[in-house]
Amino acid sequence: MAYNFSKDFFWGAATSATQSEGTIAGDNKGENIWDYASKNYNHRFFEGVTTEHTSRFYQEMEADLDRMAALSFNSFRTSISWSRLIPEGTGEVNPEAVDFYTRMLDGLNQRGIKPFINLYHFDMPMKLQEIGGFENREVIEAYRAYAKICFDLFHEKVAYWFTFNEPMIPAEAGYLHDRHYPYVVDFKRAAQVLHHIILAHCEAVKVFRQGTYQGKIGIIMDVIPVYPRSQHPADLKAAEMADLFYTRSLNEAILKGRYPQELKAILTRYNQMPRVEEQDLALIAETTIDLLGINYYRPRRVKAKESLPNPEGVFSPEWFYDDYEMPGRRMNTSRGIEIYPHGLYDIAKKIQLEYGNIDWFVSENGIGIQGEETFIEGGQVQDNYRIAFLKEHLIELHQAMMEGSNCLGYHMWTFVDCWSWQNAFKNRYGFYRLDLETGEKTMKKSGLWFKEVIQKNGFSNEF
Ligand code: BGP
Repeated sequence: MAYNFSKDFFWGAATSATQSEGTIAGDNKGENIWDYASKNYNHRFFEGVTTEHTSRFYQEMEADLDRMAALSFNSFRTSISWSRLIPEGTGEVNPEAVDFYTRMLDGLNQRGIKPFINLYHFDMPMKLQEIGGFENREVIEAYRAYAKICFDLFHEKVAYWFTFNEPMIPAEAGYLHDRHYPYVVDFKRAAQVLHHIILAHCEAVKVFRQGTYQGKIGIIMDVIPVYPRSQHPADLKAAEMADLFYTRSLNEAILKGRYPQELKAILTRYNQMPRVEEQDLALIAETTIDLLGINYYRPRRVKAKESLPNPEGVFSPEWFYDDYEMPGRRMNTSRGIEIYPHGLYDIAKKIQLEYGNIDWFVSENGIGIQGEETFIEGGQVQDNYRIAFLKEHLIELHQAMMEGSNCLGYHMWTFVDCWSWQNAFKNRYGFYRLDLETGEKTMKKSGLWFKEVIQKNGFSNEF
């Protein structure tokens, strides 16, 4: 069977500034929370690798753009580092950063690779974190000003802008689940951060629409489709709650212009409502996006709780469901997550049926593998598992598109193996392998496969 995609389908990969750029002396980059945390909480990062030493995109940008061209990408997403562009978060703009991003955008455009530019990928400037980061309402204004500076500087070179990558994560991982700096564990504060991030998104969209900028603006979200263990009402209720907290809370605000009513009722009942001002809801209601990016890695399987939560413990969505380990589930053991390609089809259908069939694309999908060097043969990583993973997901996507889903593209995570939040270089995701000792970047077998897919605009199951 052949799987063909439209002529102008976006093919490429995604990365982020903090995960790929690295730093060099004299680049005048300001510190962000990852620079700070990977130094000051170094034990929390795999093998203690800090953000200085990522995949050196800052130094090797031109060569990396050639590597993208060698894969035939027609699009590529990265982010602008707020603390590189504006070292203190507000105020002075760093001319070295303007020069770097100008060269990067020109280099992409010259190679026929459309830049997809994201403004925020988890990387709060440290100076703004010191006044509370997104927990502090003033930081919304700082972000709005930063977004406007980016639009003013680069609007002629960028057709696709994104306000945030996975807005739920800085709130959930930074303020509830102890994974990201500032390592706060407090639901109400997490909810406040999320609400402020949503407002910051709305402010950036507003300033974009007020300008005379070309192009489209959207947001990138991680959607984890929820599946109940069974059709028992208690399992169904558990699934409903997981979906309400982790998906609908955000998706409905962004895509339907309002928070789900049920959420307010629950948060009020448990005294967890963040501060929401009258005008906030009006702003959320009037904000619309042009393009939605969806990051898909795994499903969330849940069941009814087996024991009551500690009533004096920290309130959390996990008070209403337990994770469910389905017998026979296929695991990516390096990352500890289930592989479930059909989830991508389910997401596509949801966007089609419940969210007005908005234009969207797969903005991240990928498989991180530990110890990939053991798959090197003849100097190349023989990552047949990644080719299989790609194929399976593309087949599901193709099916949804045949049924009318407006999916415009597919970006793999990631281009060159890059540094990760917590896991640093433990799990490798790239089309190119990065040798940490020599710095060498070599194309993996999946890179060659993907290049052929792009060139043929599809693939057949046999190949
Ligand atoms: C996404 C993030 C990326 C990237 C990816 C892989 O959620 O947007 O920045 O890191 O996940 O996950 P991880 O690096 O945790 O393995």
